Amino acid sequence: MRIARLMGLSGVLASAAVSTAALANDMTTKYNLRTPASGIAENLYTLHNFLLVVCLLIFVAVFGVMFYSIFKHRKSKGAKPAEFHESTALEVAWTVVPFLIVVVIGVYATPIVMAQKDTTNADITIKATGYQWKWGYDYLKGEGEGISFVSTLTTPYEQRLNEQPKSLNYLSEVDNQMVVPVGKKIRIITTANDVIHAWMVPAFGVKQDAIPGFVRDTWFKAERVGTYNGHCAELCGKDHAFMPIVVRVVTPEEYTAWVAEQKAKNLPAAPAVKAQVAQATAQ
Ligand SMILES: [Cu+2]
Repeated sequence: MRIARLMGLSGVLASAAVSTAALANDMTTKYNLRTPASGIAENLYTLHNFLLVVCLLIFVAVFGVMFYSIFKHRKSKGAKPAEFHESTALEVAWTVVPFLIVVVIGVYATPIVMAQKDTTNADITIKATGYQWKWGYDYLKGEGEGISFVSTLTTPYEQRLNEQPKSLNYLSEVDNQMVVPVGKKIRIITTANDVIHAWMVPAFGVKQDAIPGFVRDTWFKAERVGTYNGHCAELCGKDHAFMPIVVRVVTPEEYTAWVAEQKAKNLPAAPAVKAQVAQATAQ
């Protein structure tokens, strides 16, 4: 009876794993990883599911043997404890089997981790600087080089206090989104201006600490156009929860247009400001 109930429980767990996979394409799910939008995120998602299955099998095997033994060899049935101390075969088995499991996991995971760290041959390099509590973006290399802006939360403070109805993108909306072209390798260099922050966009499988005085890097190649969001992932002070990351992935043509628009907005102003400064210092 108890075993039947346990088997029912493992059935529930197995069906939960299946429905998790079914929800994979649902952006609104609260119980699964974000829908992958990059090759790395896809690999991480598969790895995650593989490890869950490995854990589930170990769980079922260990508890199955345990509860079977407790039930089958219970005292009320007159069971006598067996004596098998220093069984070499058993000790070799319970050392080798876990070792092999770890080796299989390592062989599977290592290339994915190494690919995550390979930031070479990027098409565009963007520096993300963490500030208390906003992100600064500087396009350092590639198309859009020279563009520079700060990205700040735009959700009104009243919404946090429940004095206004919450917007659709509550706490995930910013004044200036990072814009990148689809299908291009984007290298993100992270650093910070005050305390440690972390630049994280789950749909790209990216999470990298941004440390003052140090430079770290990570990369992603977005496979689909759309808007993706993330949050600072390192506790950085009172407004840690209020410095979202929003990345808009657009077609290469739209990106070129956006770059032209940004340059028109920013660059002509620079000589004018320089002239003003020169005039002011000359006086
Ligand atoms: Cu932060």
